[in-house]
Amino acid sequence: VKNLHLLPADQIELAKMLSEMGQSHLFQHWAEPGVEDDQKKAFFAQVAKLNSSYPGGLASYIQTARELLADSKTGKNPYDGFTPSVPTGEILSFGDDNFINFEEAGVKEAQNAAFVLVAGGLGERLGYNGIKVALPAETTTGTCFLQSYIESILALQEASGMLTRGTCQKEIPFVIMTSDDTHTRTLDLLESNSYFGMKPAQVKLLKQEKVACLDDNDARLALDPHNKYKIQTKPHGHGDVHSLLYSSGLLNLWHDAGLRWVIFFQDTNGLLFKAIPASLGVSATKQYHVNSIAVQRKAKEAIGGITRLTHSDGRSMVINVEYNQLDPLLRATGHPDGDVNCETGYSPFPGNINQLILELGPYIEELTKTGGAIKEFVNPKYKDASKTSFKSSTRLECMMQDYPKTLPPSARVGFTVMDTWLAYAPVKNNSEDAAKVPKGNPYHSATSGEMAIYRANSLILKKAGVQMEDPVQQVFSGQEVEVWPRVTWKPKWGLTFAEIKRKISGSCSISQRSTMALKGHDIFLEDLSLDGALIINSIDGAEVKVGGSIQNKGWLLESIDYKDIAIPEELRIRGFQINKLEQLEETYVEPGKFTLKP
Ligand code: UPG
Repeated sequence: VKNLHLLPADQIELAKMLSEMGQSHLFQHWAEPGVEDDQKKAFFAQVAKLNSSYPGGLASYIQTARELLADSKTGKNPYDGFTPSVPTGEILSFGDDNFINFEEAGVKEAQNAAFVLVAGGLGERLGYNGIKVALPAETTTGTCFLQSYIESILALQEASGMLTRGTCQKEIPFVIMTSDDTHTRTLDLLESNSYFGMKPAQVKLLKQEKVACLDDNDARLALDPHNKYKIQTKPHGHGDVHSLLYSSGLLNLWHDAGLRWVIFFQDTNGLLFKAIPASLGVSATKQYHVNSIAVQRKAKEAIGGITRLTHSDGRSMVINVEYNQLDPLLRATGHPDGDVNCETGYSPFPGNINQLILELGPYIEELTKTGGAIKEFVNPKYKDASKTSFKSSTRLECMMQDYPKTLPPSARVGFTVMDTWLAYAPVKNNSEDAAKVPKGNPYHSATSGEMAIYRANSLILKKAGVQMEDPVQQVFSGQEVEVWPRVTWKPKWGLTFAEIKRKISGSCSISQRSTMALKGHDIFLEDLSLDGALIINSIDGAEVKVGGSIQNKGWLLESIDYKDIAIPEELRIRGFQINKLEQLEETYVEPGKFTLKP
């Protein structure tokens, strides 16, 4: 750096570090001292931030990058020496006694949990312009993902408090990891909706920072093409959540408050909370330090496979192998067909839906050693086979599910397999890409995500004894989906299967063209025959019995063109909208006992 001595002391340190790490090119084009000083200051402010937000600092980032880039250049396989095999875990079947027992254990434990939502991603594959958590999970009620998550946590909090100590409730902490791409919009969404009923102090936002981009195999940091005093940055991945939680100090606060579990989840899975109580029950019962929620996985489906990896030196671990790596790993280890379905019609490797339950004590112990650093990887796009230069700058990345990679062999790492229809329906793909998904594999689109909610709720009611008419097949935006009755309920209405069964009695039936939205806690269905639309709103303390034959024109699903920009984007990406022709809607705002029987 020219005239180094003219810089303030902290900047001298950073400049020295950079030049020692082979980064002098960052300063080569700088103007003379006295010229563009503000930009130089801004440059060092950015460097200081990049340095402090990475465990071990920038020097460590550059060092790791060199190692990973060298491995990538020589084509070193990160799984070298490891043989994959199918691990054993807890396999649950919705609604049986085992499941019900785990659900009860899970609800009891829920008050000792903290929830962490990773929502720093923009969802490029979906091509939606807003933040994903603001998308309606379903359009019958228009409830967005974030609202449904918050209401689920509050419902768990209440149920857990009731089960264990009467009415007194412990507040379940809720953390959202955001990024520069999502932070402001997430905060706005919360603030303009009064935090969806949660106390603002119960919610903490932690913003992840991007990491420096790399121009070449020597890990020379890339300058922003539009600003020579700025280092180009890109997202580092959802693995950042661990270092952020660690440095926030929250983990120790939670530990001191007697919490035992941290539950991680992702931005757009409308079914997730149906799987949480039972999986938490599994964690508590089996004393798992790490419990990944998994579902049956179709071969080549874009979800990671939970795999046991055994090294020739004896090491062994149960870990997610990402979807783009499972096939090559299998081929390289004596499975010439790679990632294929077995006789069950599914891949033998359970699919990682990336909802992790970690036991807090061992988690803190591990992070105290690692500082929250997660094993990283690099994925450069080379210009040619010589692998000497990149098409565009690259950066290190990390994934939250790689957390177990540094754990000692004594750690209890398990997983819980749930029925896919119950637990997993993310919204990741745009209509065009979804329509191209191989037949039989899930679309993971806004269309399939919404339909999956109706399907799961219908199947749950069916299991609870309601006669549900069979679904019909319909095609929206080139995707063939099963359309079940559009049944939705507030999380507090039916948090567990036992709770749902308690609210249904007699002989109930719901026709395929029906819609039912239960927006209240104490709504009981008794000898109800529904053929149309029924909406019930009720406050806590209003006990409503619904029965008899309800029939009206109902709410119809109409196809829409996903390319029609006159329609709001959040609807358009579904390929259908709801035409609300006629409904029976009742609202109960006073406590008491009521009967609705037309
Ligand atoms: N995310 C962040 N920060 C980032 C990148 C992503 O918070 O820098 C969030 C994102 O908002 C989302 C989650 O992380 O909530 C996952 O991102 P997404 O792009 O949906 O992940 P995928 O690449 O589809 O894969 C993840 C796991 C994979 C798993 C799959 C299940 O890596 O193992 O099977 O999710 O949905």
